Amino acid sequence: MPAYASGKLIIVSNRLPFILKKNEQTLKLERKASAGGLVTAVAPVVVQGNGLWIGWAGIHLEEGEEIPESDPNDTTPTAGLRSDKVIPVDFDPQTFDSYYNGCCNGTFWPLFHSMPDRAQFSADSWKSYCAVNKEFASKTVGALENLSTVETDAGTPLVWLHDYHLMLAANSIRNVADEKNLKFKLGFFLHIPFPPWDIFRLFPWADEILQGMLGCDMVGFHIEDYCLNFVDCCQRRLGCRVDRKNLLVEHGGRTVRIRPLPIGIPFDRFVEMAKQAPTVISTSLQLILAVDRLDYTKGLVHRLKAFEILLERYPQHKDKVALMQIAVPSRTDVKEYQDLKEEMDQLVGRINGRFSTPNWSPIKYIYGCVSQNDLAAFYRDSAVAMVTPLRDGMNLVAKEFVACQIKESPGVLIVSPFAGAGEMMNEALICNPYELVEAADTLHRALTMPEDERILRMRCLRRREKVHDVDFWMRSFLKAMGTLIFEDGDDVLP
Ligand code: ADQ
Repeated sequence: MPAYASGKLIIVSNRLPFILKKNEQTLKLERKASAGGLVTAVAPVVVQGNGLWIGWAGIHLEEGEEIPESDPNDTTPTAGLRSDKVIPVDFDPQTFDSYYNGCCNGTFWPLFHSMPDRAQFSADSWKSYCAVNKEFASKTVGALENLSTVETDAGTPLVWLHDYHLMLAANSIRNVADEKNLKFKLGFFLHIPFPPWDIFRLFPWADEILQGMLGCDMVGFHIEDYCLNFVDCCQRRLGCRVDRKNLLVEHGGRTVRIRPLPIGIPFDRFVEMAKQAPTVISTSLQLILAVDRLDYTKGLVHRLKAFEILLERYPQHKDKVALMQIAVPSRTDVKEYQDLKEEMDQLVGRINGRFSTPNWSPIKYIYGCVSQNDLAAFYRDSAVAMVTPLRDGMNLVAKEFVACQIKESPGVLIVSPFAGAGEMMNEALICNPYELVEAADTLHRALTMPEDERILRMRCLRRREKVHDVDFWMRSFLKAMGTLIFEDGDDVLP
């Protein structure tokens, strides 16, 4: 596991790596672990390196309430994160709602996924976004000031900002920290796509966003296309001098490095889970698996329609195939997400009503979370994974599926070219989710693919994901920041 110099790594993300809930009986605050890939990757490094984590705790803290220690039985990656290493950022609920639901999810999410018709532009929510970013910046500067009083030769503090919630924070941190003569390095990683200039320019406060991100020493994206979009926007909007070949942007007398750093998954952990997980669904049907947050960017409606066309065009699959769609509830208080839920319910009902027989229904639909072990079993036991978002920064589901394909006769991955994963998982079947007939034909090809071709494709896919796992990503980020890394055994890498 890579580690950063002791006590000098500060992670800043919208949410802390756990959320706080009040125990209804004791009325005491308790931590509830988050299990996402980011937490799994970053938390051990923070814990091992005695670093800090700044973020929102998921609850408004009352006067005098403090972050509790973790439960002694907690085995999640954040268990070792002591409460004095966690800095909660708290807001009044109205400001937070306007920042989070308004600006982050109502504006940046659709715009950055190139769906401008869904984006709302509001001066009020932008004001909240600015205020929240300032508060995050101020907490970060406070943490840097504290670190500067600690005598250590362990290197320069490294601040790592995450995602579209915090695109202004870097600039504020730099302005204040420079005045105070604090030494630090500042990096940013965007987990969603960065859109092309023609889309980005629609945002009325585009200058501020670019200037905000350029406050960093290094800005990371999943793939080179997003890097080039960002460089292009800096040149066209701010008039920066840029070097496209080396991905450099000059701004405010500094040179900012832009880097493609594709995220990976904890590959070995998924393999282990796939080996141990008991069967969840015993069926002789060929399963087509789809796993997503219920989000309009993930292409769920297009997928169901393509599956319907498969049953029309290739009736030989009736009675033999089922589409297993697992959809996690997401942003449920936003109207667009409620509408999507409604549309899915109707579509599943219509297609099942049209094709079901007494002994077979074509679609199995789970609206809810499933445990990691059950997920690993679904991934392992499916014949096809259909990962066809309309737009997606990377998409971890595609990677988790191939990790769990430990069978001698493996399944087939179908992936959209509009996901970061589609850029690099070249041995998958690439399928444009907007072309419904082509998508149905691709499904048919996957369901009937000869075993030797499946083995060859899956072997290549698995080899790449095993090497480029989430630890590799973490290490690549630290290297791109030009920071020292201590590997297991304390070898110092250049
Ligand atoms: P997300 O949009 O959340 O992430 P994704 O990368 O697919 O999308 O990650 C979803 C995660 O949730 C996966 O780890 C998956 O296992 C889990 N999950 C999905 N459905 C589930 C269910 N029903 N029950 C339990 N777990 C479920 C954002 C970007 C992505 C980018 C990641 C990481 O939008 O493009 O890949 O960040 O950078």
